[in-house]
Amino acid sequence: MDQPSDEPKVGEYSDTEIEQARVLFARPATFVLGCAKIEQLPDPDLPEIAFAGRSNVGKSRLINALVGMHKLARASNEPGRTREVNFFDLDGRLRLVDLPGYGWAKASKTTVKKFQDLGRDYLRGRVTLKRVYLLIDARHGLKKVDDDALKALDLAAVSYQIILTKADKLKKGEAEKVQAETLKAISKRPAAFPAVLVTSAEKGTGMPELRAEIMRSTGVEI
Ligand SMILES: Nc1nc2c(ncn2[C@@H]2O[C@H](COP(=O)(O)OP(=O)(O)O)[C@@H](O)[C@H]2O)c(=O)[nH]1
Ligand SMILES: [Mg+2]
Repeated sequence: MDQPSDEPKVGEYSDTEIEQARVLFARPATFVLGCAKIEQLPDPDLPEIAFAGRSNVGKSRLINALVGMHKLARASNEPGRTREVNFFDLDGRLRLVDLPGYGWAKASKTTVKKFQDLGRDYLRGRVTLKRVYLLIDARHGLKKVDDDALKALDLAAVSYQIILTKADKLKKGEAEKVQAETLKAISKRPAAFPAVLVTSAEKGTGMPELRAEIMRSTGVEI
């Protein structure tokens, strides 16, 4: 028989956790800086979570939705516009980090390399980095273009979790199918967190759970 346990279950959050996370993310968020070079990173004096994924996957919009601010991280229709590592501060408690997107069609090879190197250097050396959220478009699931990112994260041994974005663009039930397939695909990856979140920044779907997961995994308090 199962013993009753207070251990939190992966991917399940109590009403208290959801409420505390809502309060945490209602705190004021500000843009700190955009770094184009590794030397410009802010001092590693706060826990950080970073958002990675191909350009246009919805990184900036997800950050905006998390903190309930429309224009904090600029979301644009133009792929590859975010070419710096951008830092946002959540009321001196936590930093949210918008990493350069990958898979740009239009940028030059040298530009792409420069910002991928920057992202990789950040991932490898950041002691305060608690987790990377790797965003994947729910309509596409994991694609070949994401392989390098998964490999880089496994190599850097940074804990990462996959977030499916733009779930509002799918029919009912389809996102859950992609969620199950994605979970299966990452099951043998050493640094992958064994839960996949389904979100829509447009509709707010999955945001309370993502806030709760961030709070749980960083240990940040309200
Ligand atoms: N329908 C829908 N569109 C989204 C969602 N999230 C982002 N987008 C759109 O996708 C495009 C790229 O988003 P952005 O946040 O700039 O992507 P980034 O390049 O990864 O930062 C923009 O046109 C967004 O409005 C979502 O949840 N639903
Ligand atoms: Mg962006």
